[in-house]
Amino acid sequence: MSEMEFEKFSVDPAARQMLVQAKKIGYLTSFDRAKAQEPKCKFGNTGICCRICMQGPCRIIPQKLGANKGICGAQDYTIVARNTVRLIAGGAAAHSDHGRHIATTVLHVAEGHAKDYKITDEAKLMKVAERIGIETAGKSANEVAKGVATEALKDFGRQENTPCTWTKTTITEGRKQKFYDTAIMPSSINGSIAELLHQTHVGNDSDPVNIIFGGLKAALSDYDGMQLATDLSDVLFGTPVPVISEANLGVLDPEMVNICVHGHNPLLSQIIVSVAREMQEEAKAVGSKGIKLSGICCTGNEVLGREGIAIATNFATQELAIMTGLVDAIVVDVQCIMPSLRSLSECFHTKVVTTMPISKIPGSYHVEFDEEHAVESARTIIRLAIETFKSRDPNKVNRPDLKNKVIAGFSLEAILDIFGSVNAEHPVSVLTDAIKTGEIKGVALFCGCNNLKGVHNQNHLGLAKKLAANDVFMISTGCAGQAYAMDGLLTHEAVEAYAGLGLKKFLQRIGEKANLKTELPLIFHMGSCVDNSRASNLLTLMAQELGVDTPAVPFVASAPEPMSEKAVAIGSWNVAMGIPVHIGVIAPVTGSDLVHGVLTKIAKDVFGGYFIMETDYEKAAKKLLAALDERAWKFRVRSEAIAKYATNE
Ligand code: BF8
Ligand code: SF4
Repeated sequence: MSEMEFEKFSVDPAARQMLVQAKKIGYLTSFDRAKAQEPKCKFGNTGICCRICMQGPCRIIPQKLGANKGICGAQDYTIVARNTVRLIAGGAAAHSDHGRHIATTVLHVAEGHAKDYKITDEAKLMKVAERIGIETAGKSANEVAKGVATEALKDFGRQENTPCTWTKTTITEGRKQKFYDTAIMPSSINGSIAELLHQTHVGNDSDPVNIIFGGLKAALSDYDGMQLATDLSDVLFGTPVPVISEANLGVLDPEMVNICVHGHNPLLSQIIVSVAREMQEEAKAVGSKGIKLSGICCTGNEVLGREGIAIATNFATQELAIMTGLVDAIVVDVQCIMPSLRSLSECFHTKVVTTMPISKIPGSYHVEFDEEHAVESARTIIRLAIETFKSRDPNKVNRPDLKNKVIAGFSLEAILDIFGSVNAEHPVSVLTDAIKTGEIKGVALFCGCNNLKGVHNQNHLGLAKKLAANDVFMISTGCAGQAYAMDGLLTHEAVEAYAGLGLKKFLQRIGEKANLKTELPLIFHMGSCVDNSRASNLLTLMAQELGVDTPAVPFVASAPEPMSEKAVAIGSWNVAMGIPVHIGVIAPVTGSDLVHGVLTKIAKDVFGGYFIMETDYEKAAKKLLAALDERAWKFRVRSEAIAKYATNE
């Protein structure tokens, strides 16, 4: 059995090596289970299975009289729209609940509790406070933090019909007006999600367009939760600056106690990083060379950006980390954690440690994370890993010796610092000017997950390489960024290998001026999925610099392998922001031509943004490049007209 036989599962050589091993030994992985789920139910796959009430499931069969509607009379378009927006509600709930957890912690710190945390980035705190209108003069950091956290928590439950603070203070005037005009400006995160669940209850809204607008309002509350999560995480743990690290399963160290942090919330992973530094001697006392931390999924991105912690792998291949036989503990918090980790860990010495009250796995160790005693919680977990190291079975160790260098930590502030070395007054103009001159074509944000409907990491890598060759400046978040990290695309060598002449020149030009300890990578990795906020803030700045609204900016987004409800929420608010959004799977909406048409065409007329559903990355690249070209061309025509007639109207 050779690695090449697994090409249809993953483009990552480390993953393929592990899959060969899995097959030999007979372990079932998500790749086997994905196959076992085929063929997919066509009703579910196209979005026309309704389970909203207990009379269902109702499945729409267009040609069969009586079955062409649900029992209540709901048509295909109502059912597809309801199913779609309920995904957004789930995503918005997850992201914003993460944000609420961070905001509550900042409040507790400000009030003198949660002693294991502190305000790390005072400058960011003050900047956020000023942006949202909180007085800072003469106030201590804790007083300002209390005001900011209180304001953030108001965004969750405001009863008045005034807009959410983090949304209204981070978007263009044009978007603000658009969101008022279309009645999708959220005033409360929790309220928008609850309203959407109400709107889609049996016998309630059956107008698909109205349902989609309700979905977009919840998507904007996802945006709001994400913005405040990023801001307050930076306040608590520091705003990322470029760091050098490494990625892929080869980061797991045979001579060390390996702890993988997995999930999303930095409240625990960040403390584990600092406590592990103090517990190196304890780990050495059991015969190891110390503690090696690595990350999976977005909590990994959080500690990569802030602490330079290595990335072990991304979503689809999380089980493979355990199969190396080297992971002593895998510590999980919330979201994107496969329940299968626990059963797989039974074949190894690995301890799966759950930590959050809303995310438990039967049979795993549960060490409840207590923010009031965060260091103690982290110490207990690390001690468990050290103890477990003693029972590691050398005969079961099988680690691919593959890893790549990574340059990450590109917060918006870090990017502006880099551009600021070329133009200190207007850093973002360095980017927009390069678009104006045609040196680069525009900006592409790569985000989202892995989806086992396709080949692991194939779309991520294929699409990025195509866009690089066509001079697109690229930023990334989430598992997309991890795919690039694993493959070596977050390096300067990748610039040499894949960038077109214009992009190469652009990166060289700013790289030479920037006062960094490292060269610039091909793709600027901005962080976790909640850090799509950073990408959106860049878009807003670009629009302001160009003097246009966001739909006119040569900026596209792609989730080449989207999977989660959160990805649906992110994609939807990006569309509302006016961005062409590619998704590399066909969303379950094709059961209604009307809904499909609204998402892929009509949305453009209303918001400027729209979805592009394309599973083939080569075709997707062409479509994204065409969208960038169209915008850049329109911008040039507009600029020439303004120059000719000397008017800005
Ligand atoms: O929040 S990209 S698989 S890990 S959902 Fe999950 Fe998707 Fe990965 Fe991060 Ni985002
Ligand atoms: Fe069927 Fe209507 Fe109930 Fe949906 S809401 S399951 S279509 S009866």
